Amino acid sequence: MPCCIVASERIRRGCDGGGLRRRLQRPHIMTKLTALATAAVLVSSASAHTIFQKLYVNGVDQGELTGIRAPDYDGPITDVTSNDIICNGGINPYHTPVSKAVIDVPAGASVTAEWHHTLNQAAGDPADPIDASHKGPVISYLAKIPDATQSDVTGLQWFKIYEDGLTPSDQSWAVDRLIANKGKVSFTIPSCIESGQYLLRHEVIALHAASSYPGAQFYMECAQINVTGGSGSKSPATVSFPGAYKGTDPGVKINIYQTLQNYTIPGT
Ligand SMILES: [Cu+2]
Repeated sequence: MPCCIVASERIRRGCDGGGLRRRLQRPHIMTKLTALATAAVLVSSASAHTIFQKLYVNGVDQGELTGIRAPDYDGPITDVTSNDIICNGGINPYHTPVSKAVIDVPAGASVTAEWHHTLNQAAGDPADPIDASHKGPVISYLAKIPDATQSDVTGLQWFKIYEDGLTPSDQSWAVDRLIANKGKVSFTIPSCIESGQYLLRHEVIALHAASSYPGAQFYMECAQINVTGGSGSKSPATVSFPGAYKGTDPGVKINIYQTLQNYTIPGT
């Protein structure tokens, strides 16, 4: 199994679907509509967004918002050229104070990211951890950084360590699996990278409105981690944010309301 996985390509932003959304406030209304109208209607779920807000290291809960830069508002980024696509926090200002914690993570450890619809998640929310309409991939990247708590996140070089997209055989998406796991996504921090401070950029891309660009919705938060015991034997190929995704990428501009033979996850 590869030490540092590499994968595919692209993206985009928001949940607001305009007039249709305003007319069709609830996803269940969709069941009454024709297949033809379904794609447009799924633009509804206007406020059913999500936030990555907790990290576990080898199963140990690091605490709510500990070491994670998370906004108060759960809305998406839709402009792949914006610096907001790096670690959020621009049009969706961070919850303050931003955590100064840096989470120690042994190289090779299993980490689990936990998503919820909102901060201070209320029980019984049918859109928690994310509305089921928000189908799409889940992706994780790392970038080496001098100080994981520094505010400047521009110019970093990111490499992909995890991705889950579409399972063609049953047309299930990473987001379906995230929901089944109550918002939790587990993946491995590679053993081959060098030790030191990193940002972990963990992302959901919701494709329910992605037939045109902008349309895909990018949800991401960055966790501040300190990798220990890394072998440093590999220097993975990297991408930049913004830059890694384009509005024309096949995984960003896509009509998911059809049987898909495959799906190209953005961000090679
Ligand atoms: Cu949403």
